[in-house]
Amino acid sequence: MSITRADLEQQLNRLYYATGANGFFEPPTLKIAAADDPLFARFKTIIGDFHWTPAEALAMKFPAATARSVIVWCMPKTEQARSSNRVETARPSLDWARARSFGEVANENMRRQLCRYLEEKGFAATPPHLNSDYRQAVQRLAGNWSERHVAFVAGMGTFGLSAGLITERGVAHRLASVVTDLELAPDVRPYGDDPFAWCTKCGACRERCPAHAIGPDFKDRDKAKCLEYAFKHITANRLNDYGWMDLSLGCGLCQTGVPCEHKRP
Ligand code: B12
Ligand code: SF4
Ligand code: SF4
Repeated sequence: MSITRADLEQQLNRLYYATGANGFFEPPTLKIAAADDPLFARFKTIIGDFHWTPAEALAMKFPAATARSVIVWCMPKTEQARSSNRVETARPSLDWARARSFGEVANENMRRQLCRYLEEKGFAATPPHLNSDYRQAVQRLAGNWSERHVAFVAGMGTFGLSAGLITERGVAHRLASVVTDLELAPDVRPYGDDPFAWCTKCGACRERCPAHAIGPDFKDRDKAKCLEYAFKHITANRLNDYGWMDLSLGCGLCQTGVPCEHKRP
């Protein structure tokens, strides 16, 4: 029995409530990429040869399966998380940090449970981000599976000056994806292959960044500065500032109080 896009949307919505993701995010938007989209092979050069193609990612768990589709979803952060972060100038608000630390646990469970659903219906499925090495991704500032690049292929949005993915529902969100052998019609990319089409280069994110990690052009973003700021000025103080919060903390100030926060500018 096959599974339609409508079935997947219904299943994702169920998972959104069942995992508690609804406490941190607005409901998911679903997009589909073809697993053999030529952009995936190009990421071996654009990102690095360590970046997996959908076929490589699926073969790690199902060596005999053929990767056909990549299911991608985007969940904007709640108004509470966004508005509280808007007034911050040096570190994330507690609600933003909760969405990063505990909202992502829900998002991880959504990935796992969607795979379980597909497998029980007879399809191979895997969540590549959960099979990759997060520590290595942070050290190298690029992982084996970049959710933003994958979402770009699926037509979800394009990169901003801050490097956030600007979608129809803005840049303040979290992403996820699952590779499967289920055949689904891919979404069209309204922006073609232009990675920066939807950014106006207004510079508001640059002004918001306390680490001076965002420059006037896309190539000027300094990922190491962003990471260093998180370690030295946020994570180091986390027990004082947040008490019980014990997970990694990036400020995300470049994603709030900006024209692309909750819409495509
Ligand atoms: C490592 C990591 C970090 C590191 C380094 C981030 C980095 N590389 O930019 C640190 C710890 C600093 C970090 C910080 C944050 N992160 Co982070 N992080 C990741 C992680 C695990 C991997 C990122 C990765 O591999 N990127 C790949 C590299 C190559 O990307 P890049 O350098 O930005 O790519 C540029 C070029 O490739 C360029 N490009 C050049 N030529 C071309 C050509 C084409 C065709 C294309 C498509 C692109 C392209 O486009 C990009 C933009 O300049 C992902 C989860 C995941 N598995 O994807 C989350 C992720 C990227 N993080 C996320 C978030 C939300 C954050 C924070 C806001 C923190 C927070 N707590 O909320 C900050 C934001 C920093 C910023 N300015 O974007 C979200 C981003 C969602 C979004 N809104 O865009 C992700 C996707 C997690 C998720 N599940 O949603 N993160
Ligand atoms: S704030 Fe302006 S420059 Fe920065 S990503 Fe959004 S649209 Fe682009
Ligand atoms: S997450 Fe914070 S430090 Fe990193 S680029 Fe955005 S505003 Fe700057």
